[in-house]
Amino acid sequence: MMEKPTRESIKTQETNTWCPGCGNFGVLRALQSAIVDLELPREQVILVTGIGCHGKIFNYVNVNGFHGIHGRVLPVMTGIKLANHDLTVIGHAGDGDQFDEGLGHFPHAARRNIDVKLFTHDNKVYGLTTGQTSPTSIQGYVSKTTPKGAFPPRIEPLQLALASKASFVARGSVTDVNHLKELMKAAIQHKGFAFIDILQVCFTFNRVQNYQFYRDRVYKLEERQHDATDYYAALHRAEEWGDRIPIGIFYQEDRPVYRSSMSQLEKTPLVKQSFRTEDLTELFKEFA
Ligand SMILES: Cc1ncc(C[n+]2csc(CCOP(=O)(O)OP(=O)(O)O)c2C)c(N)n1
Ligand code: SF4
Ligand SMILES: [Mg+2]
Repeated sequence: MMEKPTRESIKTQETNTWCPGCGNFGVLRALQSAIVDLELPREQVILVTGIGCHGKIFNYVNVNGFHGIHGRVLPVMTGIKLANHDLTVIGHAGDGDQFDEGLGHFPHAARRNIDVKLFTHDNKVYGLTTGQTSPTSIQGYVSKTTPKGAFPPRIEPLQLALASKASFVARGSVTDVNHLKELMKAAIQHKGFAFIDILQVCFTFNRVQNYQFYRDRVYKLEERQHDATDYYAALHRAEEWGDRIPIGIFYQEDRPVYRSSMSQLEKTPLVKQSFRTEDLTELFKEFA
């Protein structure tokens, strides 16, 4: 009999090594509360993380998981979900992790509608390696790797997700942890690929996108009559970055998940199916 998680059982005893004031604390609180609110049995939740400060969240949530390698959150999540689609598979990636090293995996997981939940800690720097410019850093951003300012325009994760036909696209902010928790709950309950780009403050290295920066700019889409079923309205909102920055669900669509295209996965998860061994000698002779 699987037990409901509680505020206590969802925590681990690991010593937290994030810098004091790091936005990752808010992401952690939102995730733990979302799992508790949804009463997801801890055994059924698989947490996959990349490499970076974000990846340490793996140590602080008492569920099953896989702390992977840099940029490979999505392939690991895809494999787990296809092997056992009864599990809730949640991935936490960094902006560098997902949109530099792991970029190529993103559009394919999204367009295939793999039923996994991807939450990026978008602090707009490489945090763990001490603050270098990342693909989501604002143009002109000064760091050790771009002392004269980042030359190219940044990647906007929401635009990328929408262009890749992700079926759930949202943005949250660590300046509103309760709102972020509700977004996570909606993403987890969504059937299909769900993506939340989280505005996560790197308190130590990002001196530009700090708490005040977001507090001054962030507004909620749900308070502006945004229609999350309207793809072009979502694209339009995803363009908005400046004095005002929208958070909330930009787009949500009900679409068959990838697994439904595989007849062998229709009823039972792969791990629960019996497998037979066959003598392939005759088959191999055809290629001799
Ligand atoms: C293939 C590979 N390249 C580079 C590194 C070194 N590395 C470790 S963490 C990191 C930066 C992580 O930045 P981000 O993904 O934004 O995560 P954050 O620390 O900001 O949470 C890098 C470049 C690595 N571990 N593996
Ligand atoms: S370096 Fe930045 S992202 Fe990493 S723990 Fe410190 S404040 Fe957080
Ligand atoms: Mg980062």
